[in-house]
Amino acid sequence: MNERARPESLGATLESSPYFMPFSMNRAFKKAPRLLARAEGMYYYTPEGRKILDGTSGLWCVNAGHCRKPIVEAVQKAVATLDFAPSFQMGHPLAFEFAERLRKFLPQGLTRIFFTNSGSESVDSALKIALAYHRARGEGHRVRLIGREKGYHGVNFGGTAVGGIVGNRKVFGALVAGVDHIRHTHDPQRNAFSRGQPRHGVEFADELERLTQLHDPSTIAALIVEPVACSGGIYVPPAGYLQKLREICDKHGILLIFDEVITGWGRLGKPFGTDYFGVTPDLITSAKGITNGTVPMGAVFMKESLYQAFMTGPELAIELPHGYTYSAHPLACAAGLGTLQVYEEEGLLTRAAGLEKYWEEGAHSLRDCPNVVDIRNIGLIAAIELAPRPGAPSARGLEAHVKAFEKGCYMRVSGDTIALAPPLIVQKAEIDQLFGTAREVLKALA
Ligand code: PXG
Ligand code: PLP
Repeated sequence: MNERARPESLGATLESSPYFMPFSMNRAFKKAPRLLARAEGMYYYTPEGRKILDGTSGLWCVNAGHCRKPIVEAVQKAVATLDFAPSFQMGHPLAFEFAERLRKFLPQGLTRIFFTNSGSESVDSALKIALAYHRARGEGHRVRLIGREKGYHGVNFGGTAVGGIVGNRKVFGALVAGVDHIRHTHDPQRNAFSRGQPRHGVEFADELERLTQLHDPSTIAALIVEPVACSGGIYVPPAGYLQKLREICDKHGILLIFDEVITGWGRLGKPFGTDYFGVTPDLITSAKGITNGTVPMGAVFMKESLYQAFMTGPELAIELPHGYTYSAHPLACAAGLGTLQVYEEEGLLTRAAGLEKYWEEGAHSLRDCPNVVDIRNIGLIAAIELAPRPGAPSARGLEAHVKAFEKGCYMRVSGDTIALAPPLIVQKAEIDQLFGTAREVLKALA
């Protein structure tokens, strides 16, 4: 057989592929691959030409839908003009132009932007900025970083350490010293089948107060949380909870970081979760939707006071000894500019607000399906949690994912929870198709 197989025949040759796939069951996948060859708008197409409705925006990143012309053209133009430019002690116009445009979309009070290439890099950058900020102000004793159980903050060392998904942490040694966690907010006894924000659980924020008593507040640099915890299972914050975290942080001089890698860019019906919940953090980590997933990019947004704290030493000194070869990559900046144009022209960053109720009804209509133990929703996000098969956690979830793909829908599954978050251009008929397919799949699952 021709070793350089054409995409259509790839399926037959994958078992011996050198590709070590990320976060995947490599052996099972290569025996029975699910391949995507092309995409447009709300749909993927398999190499055989089968049309697949994208129920999770790729990996929560393609908020404006696939292969959007202004983005594609901006990247095409950029790659033929300036393939790469160094960003250390050098610059290029697109980086400054993108930062300027971006600033107009940011929540009030967040004014400065540090570019990275992913959510994971944004998280580790934000944690380092928090530590360096305290040191620059003469509070170098603030060295502890606090995360939350069930949190996901990417896969680099800092993010893994403050993260709270056991399976992502346990095989990677001692991670980073000085990290602690507050408890998660999942409380199915009181909150199962809540619509939007659950009523119970504001008191879970008091855990932060408890940790300040254990460690002394003067040792704590920052708290990082996702406004809605997504990868860990989709846990919507209880009413009042984020406000309370903000109050405790303020009381003790602790920086609050919102990891908005998923909740940013219109997912909740406002530009950011910060806008949706009306709680302003000191730093925001972003990625994914910042370029509509087209070119890898991330960013840290911060308050003016943080930036200014770094701009105090001698002018001929590097204020922050941190950055990536590809920070502010020209292709990413071009993709970002194209993305902002589409978001703005089509009103996508607030479009989910008008669909939220319809989406919620669709999601909760699955309540009577077999094995459904909880349904959670907010903005254009829904979680359908299934009871695990005895002795085989995740098996039912995986089967749902495979069956949905066979029926023409891509649905992301984490453990036994189906996670739905379609591109923000979704139409009501497509919402019906998504939940209709989910119903068929759940009925067919033992
Ligand atoms: N923070 C949060 C809140 C995230 O959701 C990251 C950081 C890391 O971003 P990068 O770009 O390094 O992957 C994420 C990423 C899923 C899923 O299906 C979620 C993510 C990535 C892949 C799959 O839950 N979130
Ligand atoms: N490792 C080595 C040996 C390097 O020279 C560099 C960058 O110059 C890195 C890692 C970091 O790579 P990046 O800047 O793409 O994160």
